Amino acid sequence: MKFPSDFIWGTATSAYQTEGGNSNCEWWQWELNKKRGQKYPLEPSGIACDSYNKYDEDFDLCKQLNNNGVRISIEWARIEPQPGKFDQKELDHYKRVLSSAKQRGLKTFVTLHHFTNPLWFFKKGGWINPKAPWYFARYAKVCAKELGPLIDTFFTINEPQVYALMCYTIGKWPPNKIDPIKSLICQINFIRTHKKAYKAIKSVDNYTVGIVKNIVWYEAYGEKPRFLDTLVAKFMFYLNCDFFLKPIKKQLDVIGLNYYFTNQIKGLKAIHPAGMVSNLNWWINPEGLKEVLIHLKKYKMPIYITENGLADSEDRLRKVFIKSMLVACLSAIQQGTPLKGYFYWSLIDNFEWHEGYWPKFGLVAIDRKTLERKPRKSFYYYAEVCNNNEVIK
Ligand code: IFM
Repeated sequence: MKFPSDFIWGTATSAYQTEGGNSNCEWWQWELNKKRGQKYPLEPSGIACDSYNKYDEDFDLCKQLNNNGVRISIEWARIEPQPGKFDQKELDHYKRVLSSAKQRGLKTFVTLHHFTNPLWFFKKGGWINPKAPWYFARYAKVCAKELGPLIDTFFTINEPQVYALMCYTIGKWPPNKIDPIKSLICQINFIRTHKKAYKAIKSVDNYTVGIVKNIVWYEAYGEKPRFLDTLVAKFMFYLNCDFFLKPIKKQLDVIGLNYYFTNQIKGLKAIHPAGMVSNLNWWINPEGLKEVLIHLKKYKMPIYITENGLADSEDRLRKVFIKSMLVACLSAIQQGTPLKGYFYWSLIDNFEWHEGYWPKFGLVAIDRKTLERKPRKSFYYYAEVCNNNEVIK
């Protein structure tokens, strides 16, 4: 059960969820200005994990995990606090962060947009604004010029369709709109943005550029599934996979896949069967990961699992989860999928968006008062897997 010898082992985090103090983002404002009767967010992000200062400590943990790669994101609002005004101090900060990772032998996989936006961009209409791709490409080019030599793989946008869903289809995230047309515009703008940002980064140097796509596997319920359920499952899978990836295929050097769960379609509704579920009730189904990986083979390019993990406060299922997902990965590799790396989400417990801090995804727990990092049991299991480059069934 060995992985290829050049396989990348890592963990993933994002800037807003771990850095703390990102006060120039729309999320920060939303967290602070909760209206009466407004349920979400359950709590503000505040200092998060203080990884803005404690990044050396975090990368030391990656080293202890025997990792050879790390996925982080950088915060647009810090780098471009005002339109067209770039903050050299913050660029220098990220140079120190990336150098710290490099010094520990970690290849850097860097996402330029992970859900949060600078306030000025949000006030201009955010991802609904037709000029959004232009603003983002300008920022991406500065990142490539300043940080490019320290970045092994660029990812333009994290989970663009999750963003559209949360902000404009179900309206749980700012700007809290329920408007399917806006949701579609947002997705189309992300497609345009990726193309433009790809070009902007490539104009600086021939850097490796991809996107991070959350893909849910869909299947119809039951041994003898109903025809309509099968049809809906196929259509839903198309919508959250090829609908987005096909138009940008030529502007992709690699695909980043975030896989968390499978939806079963029963009576035209998505369900998660009882049994193996995380604290967020997400169904743990490694078969779904295998199906998605095999489907992505047709894109004929390197694939990284840029996120895979579960909320498990008692660390009860995490080891089995990792093991079974990795067995699924190996099976997909054996069937010809060019899978090049795996990043567990997440290194450390962090701000889980509107849910606040209660869902615990980390291999490392964090004391919310002292911010002390404490590896969980599964941390040592993952360290062993990474060290041996193999998973024992
Ligand atoms: O915490 C998030 C992350 O920001 C994006 N992918 C899913 C994770 C777990 O919900």
